Amino acid sequence: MKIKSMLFKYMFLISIALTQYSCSQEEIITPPDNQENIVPVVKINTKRGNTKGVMMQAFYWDVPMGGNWWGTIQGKVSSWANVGITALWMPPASKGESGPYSVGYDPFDYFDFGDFNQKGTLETRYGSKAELQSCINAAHNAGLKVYADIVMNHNGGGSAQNNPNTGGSTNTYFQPASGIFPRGYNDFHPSTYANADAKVFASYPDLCHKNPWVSGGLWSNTNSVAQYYKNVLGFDGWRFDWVDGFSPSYVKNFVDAAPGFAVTEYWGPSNGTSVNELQACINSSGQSSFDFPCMFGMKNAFTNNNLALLSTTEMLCKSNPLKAVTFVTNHDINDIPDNKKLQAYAFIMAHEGTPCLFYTDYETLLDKTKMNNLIWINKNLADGKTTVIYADNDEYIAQMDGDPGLLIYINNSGSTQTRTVTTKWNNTSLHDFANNTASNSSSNSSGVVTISAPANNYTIWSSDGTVTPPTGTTTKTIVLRMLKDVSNGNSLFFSGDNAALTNWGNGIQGGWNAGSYWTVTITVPSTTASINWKVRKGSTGGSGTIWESGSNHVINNPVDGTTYTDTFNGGF
Ligand SMILES: [Ca+2]
Ligand SMILES: [Ca+2]
Ligand SMILES: [Ca+2]
Repeated sequence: MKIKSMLFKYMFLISIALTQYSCSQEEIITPPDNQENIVPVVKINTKRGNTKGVMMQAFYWDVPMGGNWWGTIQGKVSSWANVGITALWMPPASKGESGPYSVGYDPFDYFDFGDFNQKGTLETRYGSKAELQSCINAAHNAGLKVYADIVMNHNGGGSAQNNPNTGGSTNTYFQPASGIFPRGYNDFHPSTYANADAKVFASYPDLCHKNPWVSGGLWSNTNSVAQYYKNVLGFDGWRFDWVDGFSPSYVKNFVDAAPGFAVTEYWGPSNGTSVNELQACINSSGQSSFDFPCMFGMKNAFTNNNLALLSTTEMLCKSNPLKAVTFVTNHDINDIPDNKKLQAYAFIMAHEGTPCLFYTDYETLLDKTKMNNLIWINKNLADGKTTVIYADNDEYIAQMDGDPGLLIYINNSGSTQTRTVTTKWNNTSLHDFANNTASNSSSNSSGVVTISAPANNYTIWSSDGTVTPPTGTTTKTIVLRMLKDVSNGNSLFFSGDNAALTNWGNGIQGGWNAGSYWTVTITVPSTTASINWKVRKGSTGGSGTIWESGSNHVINNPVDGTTYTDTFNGGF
């Protein structure tokens, strides 16, 4: 987290609280130009060493309150897996000091996932423990890994107590309702184990990891955060919040105790601009880091119209690609202008590193067809080491030399740009797999080819014929619709026998239309032969609690793009 933005956001939340609340040349190749065409692609070539899939940051700062977010994510996991997303970074899942408002970065009870009534709420902002568990299970069933966000620099929400270490009163008395990992003054700095560590986050009590009670509660005990989140809840890996606040060696200890992919948020003294500082953190933690230098490099390149900076800026994805998690936007930083974000995503998806998509960019802001195309390109073309071929103020051309590799051309000007460049492909027809130019370009016997990119756009070229083309359909999207008045303050929730309908869980809150028609749009695998569903009534912003009576509504062989209306059976 970033201090300024975090403080501002907490203040904002508090103010809200106070005022209210690949094959032959003939068979070839188009990457998906819409979501329906996407299938898992079987690559002819398997030599791929430098990417680890595509992550999704499955939240943003102010996701809707009310305990529905786990259900919202669960409704999307199968469609995300189908387009090639491989892992989810979930928000901090336990109860925070600010209760129903908490985004989770003020942890009070590490073992209350919305199943203990404290801090003014039962459910967390994201939902209940059962909903979290259902979401994780659905993600696993879809083939996704799920990473937990671990905040272990500080805590929030302790009661006042006399603190012999300070001679005064400190808010360091933590008696969590879960009963697990209670804490007191000596668990925080200054402690008899250590006076201080690297940094304190604002005025939050700062955990002393040298105290064995703290390291035990966080990772080394059998009922520690690390063990419970991995072995009971089923998290597969970790995102560590604000590692600037303590020794990154504690991240190593945590991951050694509960192994899995891990990435650290580490800014370093130069505030995210020094690759050397991030590398020092990686040397200590042994884990990946978010590539802040890459993000800031893209920001400077696009906002200053100086794409040469993409070539000259040091980035973790260039110096240590296997430990770089690249990103464009996250819940703290939104510095790259919206109209440059697709070019920025093209950059990270066509370079080394593990790209992390931001929920809002993918789901609402950007052209999802283009984003899905870039995910396809990352999975099927991006491989090898990048060499920059040409860069100036408004153009950037680079080649990845792997298998099959690619040639990316970013154009930041207001007109089409064309360049003749030397590539690794001799006498080859090159195709723009980004679908931003229609015609192929052929290289000569020396690899020389003339390529272009449209105004404020990008093209991503590779040899026609190297990749099995995607065929067929993998998902279908349908609408369920029902007429039912459920009275003010209540909503109709749709539940059913697939992940998009919460697997007979509390259901997905429908959208209301005039005349009391409720609808929900769901995406299911194309192989789905039937859908059984019912509705539940529940309070708006909450979850479905009362079941509709009678037999299930059944849709056999659901057809993509169809709205299915059924009649309420009764029951509430
Ligand atoms: Ca809920
Ligand atoms: Ca600290
Ligand atoms: Ca130029």
